[in-house]
Amino acid sequence: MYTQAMDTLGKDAEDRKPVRSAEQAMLEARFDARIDDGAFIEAKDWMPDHYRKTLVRQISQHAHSEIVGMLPEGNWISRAPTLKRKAILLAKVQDEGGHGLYLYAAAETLGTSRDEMLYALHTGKAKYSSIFNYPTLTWADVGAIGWLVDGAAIMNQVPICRCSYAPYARAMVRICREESFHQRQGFESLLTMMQHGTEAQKAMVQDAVDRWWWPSVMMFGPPDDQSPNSAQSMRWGIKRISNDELRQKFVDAAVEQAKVLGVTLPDPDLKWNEERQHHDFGAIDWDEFWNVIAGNGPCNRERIAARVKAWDDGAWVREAALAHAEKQQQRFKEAA
Ligand code: BYC
Repeated sequence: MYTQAMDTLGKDAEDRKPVRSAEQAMLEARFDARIDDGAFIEAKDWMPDHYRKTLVRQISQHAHSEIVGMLPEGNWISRAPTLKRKAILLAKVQDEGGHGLYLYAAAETLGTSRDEMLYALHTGKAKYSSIFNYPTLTWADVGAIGWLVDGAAIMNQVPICRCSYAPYARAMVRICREESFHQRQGFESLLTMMQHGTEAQKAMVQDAVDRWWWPSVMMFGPPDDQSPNSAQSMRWGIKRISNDELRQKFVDAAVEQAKVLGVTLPDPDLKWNEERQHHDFGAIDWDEFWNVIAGNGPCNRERIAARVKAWDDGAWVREAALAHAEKQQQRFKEAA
């Protein structure tokens, strides 16, 4: 059901004139040489179809993750404990919506419309990050998302600022600046509870960390030897650092931060390995991961239903904007 749409280019791709094979080989060789030189590819440049499709797949999945990611935290806006926390959370959730817009715009430069991408999301053809299929049960979950989920996201996203496709790389520069703030606000919110909170609040933080830790570790995707897209994406400079390497960097950073917070991470096998100069960690439950991305996580159905409802409820806004644009165009024509 959740097979990722590699065909979201749809009609456009069919309409594109096939290139003769000798010419194609030359174009591909030139493209590969540019990638090897570390050049950035712009929307107007020639690119292999598979490169284009891979980017549409990844960028649209990323965009969907941002707007679906607004839902778990949005759940707490009306119940934030203070005006200050409410203002911060409102701004954060709004930022995620903005990230979605930058990313949909970047994907549109590859010839796929936003409507097509959203259709793929609403019909379950497109994936979005596994992490947003878990529920936010307490206020501490909001802080844990900021600390762990945004923390994992930054680890993954900073290398994408050097992605070979320039419109994606440019979008990521802005996104990463905002994500760094998100991570800090989550950490600070948890630190406040751990340092000044009641015993019940401290226990609430630990419970949130216990529930969000493993899903955050899974966010980086399957192990490198089971990641079907990694080799080609690394070759093309779409991905710069592998899933497992990024996961390791995240674990190493989080262990130190957990010490400052005064929480434990729910992994008895987590320990420093002097030889590797990294932390070893326990086995990841990959069955849970594949089950969640197959559509069977705790909140998958609820998340998609909320997005479809938002789309339906917003129909009048889209219609009004189109009618306004048509009216303006008509007036412009008459004046000319
Ligand atoms: N969840 O071959 P692989 C945020 C899929 S939002 C679901 O390694 P790839 C935030 C993968 O798509 C941040 N699916 O794939 C927002 C592939 O399936 P398809 C979101 C996953 O693409 C609001 C299959 O598994 N960040 O920060 O080379 C509030 C095999 O994987 C996941 C991004 O989207 C997953 N976790 O690498 C707070 C970053 N992992 O498509 C915060 C951009 C893997 O072949 N994306 N799959 O059917 C990427 O960097 C890469 O796409 C991934 C996966 C590392 C995620």
